[in-house]
Amino acid sequence: MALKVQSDIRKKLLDAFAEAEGGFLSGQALANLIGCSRTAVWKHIEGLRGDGFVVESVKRRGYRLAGTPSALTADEIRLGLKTRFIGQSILYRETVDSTQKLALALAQEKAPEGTLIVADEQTAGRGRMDRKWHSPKGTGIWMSLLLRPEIPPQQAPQLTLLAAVAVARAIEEAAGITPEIKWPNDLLVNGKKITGILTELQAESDRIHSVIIGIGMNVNQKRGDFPEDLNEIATSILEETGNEASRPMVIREFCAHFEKLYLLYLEKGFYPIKLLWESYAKGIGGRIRARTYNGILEGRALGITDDGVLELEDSTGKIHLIYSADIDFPLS
Ligand code: BT5
Repeated sequence: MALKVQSDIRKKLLDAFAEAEGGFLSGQALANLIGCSRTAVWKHIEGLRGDGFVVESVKRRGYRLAGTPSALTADEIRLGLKTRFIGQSILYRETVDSTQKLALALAQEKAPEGTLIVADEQTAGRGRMDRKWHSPKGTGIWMSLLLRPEIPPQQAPQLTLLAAVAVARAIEEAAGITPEIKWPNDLLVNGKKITGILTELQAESDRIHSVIIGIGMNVNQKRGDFPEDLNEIATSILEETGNEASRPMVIREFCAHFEKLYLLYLEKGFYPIKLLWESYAKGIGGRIRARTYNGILEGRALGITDDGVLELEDSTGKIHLIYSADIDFPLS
């Protein structure tokens, strides 16, 4: 409990500094805002300094946040996060096998909806069908978001598409580039993968217990940082823009966009999300190859249905509904 109060004060302090946008706040103003003594404010500021935050103090003017730690930490992600529940509870680990695994354990311990698990490095990051996800230290965003939507389990794949739109918007906002979405779970820039999404569901036949959305986003990797087999197919924000992006900032952008879209989805259903998704979609209208569990299909991608299922028309004019696949395009 004491720990919880402490972290609440820290959160309020960081929120106040974010609001002040680098300006000074007096010790008394902070004390009033937070509802504690000036000595307590001072103690918490010392705590922030100990964790790498640069807090200037100037007589008669007060405190000013002049720098944040370069490492990715839960506090830095929270700095200025303006959501109601997405990312309001954050678990950060420097290294973890997979954030999906940790998220599942937390889901079983009744962690609240919106809990975000973030790691600086994953030693066993995974993609779909147990493929490996390259998640080196210090450069990317490896995170899992826990949701508990009251929707039928068969609609859960729509959340992958929703998350893809939120990632696209976060990258636009943070880096000024617009990724394209490749159904169902890839985001591409200049044809190379910048983000992959893995949605895992814990459900009974008619009820969802939890959905865990795993997001792997390449942010500050340089070309040579990728292993050889990914060199030609993967990219990062740094590679595409020439500039590093702040990972906490990208995460906050993602949380804000995700929350807006998710609330819209819960209220109005998938249709408005579908329209947004289509504005980023790549490969629709063209010829594609879909590698599914049941074999390979080729034809024209007609689009997605109102449920988020891909429609493919083969050469005989037959329309196939595709629920899960790896897609190749353009085809020669
Ligand atoms: C995905 O699978 O794209 C989903 C990736 C989800 C990763 C996140 S990280 C946080 C959370 N915790 C986890 O353990 N996982 C999630 P899929 O569509 O199956 O694509 C996997 C393929 O992408 C691999 O076989 C590689 O070809 C390629 N790949 C691996 N690492 C990559 C990277 N860092 N960037 C781009 N492509 C990569």
